[in-house]
Amino acid sequence: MRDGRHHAAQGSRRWAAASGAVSAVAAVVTGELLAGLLSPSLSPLTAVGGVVIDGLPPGVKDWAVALFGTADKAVFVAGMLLVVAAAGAVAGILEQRRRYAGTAIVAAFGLAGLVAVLTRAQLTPGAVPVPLLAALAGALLLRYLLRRLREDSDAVHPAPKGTQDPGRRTFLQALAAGAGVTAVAGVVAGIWRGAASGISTARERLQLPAPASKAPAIPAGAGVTLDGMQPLVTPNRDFYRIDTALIVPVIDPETWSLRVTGMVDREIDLNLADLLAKPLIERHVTIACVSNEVGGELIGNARWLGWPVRELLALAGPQAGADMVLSRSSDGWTAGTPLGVLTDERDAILAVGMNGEPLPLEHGFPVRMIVPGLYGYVSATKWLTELRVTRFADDEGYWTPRGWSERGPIKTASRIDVPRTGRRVSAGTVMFGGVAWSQHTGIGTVELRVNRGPWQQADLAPGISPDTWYQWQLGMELTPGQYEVQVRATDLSGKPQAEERRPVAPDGATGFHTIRVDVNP
Ligand SMILES: Nc1nc2c(c(=O)[nH]1)N[C@H]1C(S)=C(S)[C@@H](COP(=O)(O)O)O[C@H]1N2
Ligand SMILES: [Mo]
Repeated sequence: MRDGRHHAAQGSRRWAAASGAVSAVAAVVTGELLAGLLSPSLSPLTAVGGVVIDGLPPGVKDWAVALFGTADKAVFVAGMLLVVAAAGAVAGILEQRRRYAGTAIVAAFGLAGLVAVLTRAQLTPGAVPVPLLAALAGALLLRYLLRRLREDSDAVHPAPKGTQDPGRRTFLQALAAGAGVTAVAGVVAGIWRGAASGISTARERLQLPAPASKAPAIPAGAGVTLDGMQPLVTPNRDFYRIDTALIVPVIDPETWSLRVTGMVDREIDLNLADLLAKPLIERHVTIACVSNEVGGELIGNARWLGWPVRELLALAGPQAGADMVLSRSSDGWTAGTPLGVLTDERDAILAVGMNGEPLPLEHGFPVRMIVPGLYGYVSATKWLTELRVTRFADDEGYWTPRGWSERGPIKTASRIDVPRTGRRVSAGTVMFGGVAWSQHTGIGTVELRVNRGPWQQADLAPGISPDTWYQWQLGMELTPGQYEVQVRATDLSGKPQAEERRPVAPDGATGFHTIRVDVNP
């Protein structure tokens, strides 16, 4: 029965591949669980992911680079798991042909994980054995499953009618058990990661002091009450999130400290208790991402509590010739901020609070920088651990060698939120509303135009401060038909926003936000 044998071999190869895939994913999950115990901020999977992310060539189009939102992260991790499963399938087939051939692949993946872990900024001694133990677990499971499978193939084929095939049955049971335990453990690891291993409770217990200087009261009428407008102050849970971190860095507030190094007269090491004992200020500041497209949502306004960076820098004493502060996060990410911006009169702060709470973990707990007027990629370092006073000539932030400008002042811009583009509205007075921003300068006027007609001035609500966005509204009489509506803002110095359409790279998009409105009879 050559044919039957051929089929049996093919079937068994398929099962070997399945065994390999399950074993490889089981190894990754083992790594995640062990890392949860031994090194919460660094697992083999996230280390390899971090190496890949950092190594992506600057030209990768649409890798809206300074942008790496939450959804992208999930897709990226799923992609990595697929690659691991595919490699595991190959390892399973090879192992079946030649003992140890597949084990060698699993071991190679373990070594790659080890190398990746060793290169990451979050490296701790506890992280080192994890990839090796994970690979060992994967290799043992693979060999166990293949032994079950072999015992099955060695049995007489096909099994006589009406009798059970004990070997294949044990194999299938073992494979199903392996896959099931891996799936459950994977879900557990995912939830555990989400809970960030106890740091959430440390965050909830943290008591923020009252500010020595309270946020100026929000002026009456600053918030425009039109259906569909976004709140003037963005709730924490709705605040956009952008960073390169595959898992939220976990920092114990008890052991956190911020070091000031580089071209300073005195190096400083500041812990959280010391920071919280300083006279803190509270300010509303609107931060924005350089990857925010015209009309985009990568912008948010919050009430931040923190200590002015200039006070800390004054204690350290920057030396002559220094012109940049390279801020670094616990995962090694960096931003280069002009020293002048951190020492002038603006409220650049080491923030510990966001809208009355300790910083949420994904927004930089326990301490981040907030700098009015600069895009996040050159200023808003989350999970902050070091300020290095240096020179632009000697150092560069994370995104600079990846195709983004060394300097990143926020460009004046405006957005129409009401009505949404493409929306049908009724003829008569159509209400338009939205936001405009020019951080640290402030907005002077907002205008709308219909079908490229004359600009009409909108009602500009009072801003909370020049460092925040402003809301605006305008009612326009429109007869039935289809319209193109555009908005433009002019800052308080009289400079209008740029009309020329430019992409987000290298230093922020420009152009007028343009929407289409269908007016019904
Ligand atoms: N540690 C760290 N901080 C970071 C980043 C990052 O990748 N890592 N991204 C920056 C960018 S590009 C932006 S736009 C802001 C976004 O801050 P948010 O996620 O709190 O909105 O964080 C900045 N701080
Ligand atoms: Mo960003």
